[in-house]
Amino acid sequence: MNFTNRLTCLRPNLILVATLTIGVSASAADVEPKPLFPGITPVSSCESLKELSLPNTTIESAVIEANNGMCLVTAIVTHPPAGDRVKVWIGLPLTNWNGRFVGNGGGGFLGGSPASLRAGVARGFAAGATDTGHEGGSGSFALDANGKQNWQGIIDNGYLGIHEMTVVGKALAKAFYGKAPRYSYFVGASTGGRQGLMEAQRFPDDFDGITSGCPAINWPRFVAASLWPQVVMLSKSNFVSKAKLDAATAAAVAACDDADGVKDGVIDDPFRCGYDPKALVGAKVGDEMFTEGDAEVIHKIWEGPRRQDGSFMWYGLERGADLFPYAGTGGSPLQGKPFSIALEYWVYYLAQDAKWNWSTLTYAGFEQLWTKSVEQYGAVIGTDDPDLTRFRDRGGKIIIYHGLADQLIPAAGTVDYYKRMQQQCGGAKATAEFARLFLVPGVDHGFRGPGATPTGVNEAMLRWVEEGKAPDKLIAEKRDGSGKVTRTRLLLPYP
Ligand SMILES: [Ca+2]
Repeated sequence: MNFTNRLTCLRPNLILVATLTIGVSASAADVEPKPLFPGITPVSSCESLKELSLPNTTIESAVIEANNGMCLVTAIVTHPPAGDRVKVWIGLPLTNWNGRFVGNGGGGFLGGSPASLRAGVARGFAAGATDTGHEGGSGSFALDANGKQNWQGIIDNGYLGIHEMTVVGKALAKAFYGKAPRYSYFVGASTGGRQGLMEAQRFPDDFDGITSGCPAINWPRFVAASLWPQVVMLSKSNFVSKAKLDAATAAAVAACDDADGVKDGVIDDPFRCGYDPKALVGAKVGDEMFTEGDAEVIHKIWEGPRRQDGSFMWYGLERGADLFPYAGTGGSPLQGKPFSIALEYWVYYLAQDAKWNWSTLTYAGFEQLWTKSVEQYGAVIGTDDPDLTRFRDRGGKIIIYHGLADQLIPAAGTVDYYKRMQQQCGGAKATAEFARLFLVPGVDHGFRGPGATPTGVNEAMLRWVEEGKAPDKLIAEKRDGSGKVTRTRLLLPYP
């Protein structure tokens, strides 16, 4: 499967969406899960599901999609008296249902998409997705038509929509096949990865296994923090060109590459790479000269946001990650071009003003609204509750995996969360009994890059849940342009 082609045609603000597809994509290690109810056939017609009665739920349609071999049910769930509309799509295989349900996550502000059902249905899963209460991938739903905060919409997107999808999906499967799914899985990356961990935190009975790629957890911290590179450049009146950002990344990789013993363009442990961009001062980058000011900007981006008194706010991007998505610039003279999701979060969630102009931001304003972000939205979309004991105690399993050159979500935030989980859940060994983290060197938010891409994650999850075989390793593969595997490496669970 060629991910590159799929990604290059997408706008940057859709990168988070695209990774979802990668997170759940088929791989060489894919095998058809064995049927849990061999020979089972539907006990009711697809059309008759329209009559199914569920609380606060209207089934809009139930139609056979012959091309995709599924009965596609579209339902609307609401939460009176709010008047919200959470749209849910459930795909039920017409034949060869394998007895399982799979929930699919979204990307960015997008809750999910009906297109994500097909891959699961083709492998025999009943599958679900939801728009989490708003259409499309913009964060504008956070304000209502009067410019006031749309709290129900924020809640639906933060945690409730995925739960509603799961309730509806399991009920429909039971009505269609006469049996409830024996196992349920959630797969997602980025926002999807966050949604999966939110389910484990808030609704521990929903899923047996959750695979969470580069999860967008710590959302109020890291999404607000992703405007930091622009604030730094703005405050210093020094917008740094893409060529200089790339030169600094390349220099960091060159400096730290062989610390792991293998010179392969990959920093295996970027947390130990302390390359100082001052080393580049005076170097020629194209027609430009790398300056002291450029080094200061890049140092601050790698360091991550700090309060004016110097104290820690959040993690910076790892050395080796592409700096341009967050430190984007364009025009002549260079102007800042903030990442779209970061900007929409600041506009609709923090400033709560559709006309807000980010270039008015100072260090003081950044600090103030970042703090507000954590206080106001931590409980609804923070997804950083480390107490997963309820999920663990009912037998749930989690695999988290995160690229160490992720240019959109610093992997350090995921490590931070996992360490807190270890403290809360009885230490490293006890935590590994139900939740494992795999860090993937040299790959970005789409698990691409000079490093190798993990494979077979979802299969590993099925073996863990259904056969009790915990994943002691994952296999990562590097492929060339023709799809041939040129390198494989083992990924071991953190630490
Ligand atoms: Ca290396």
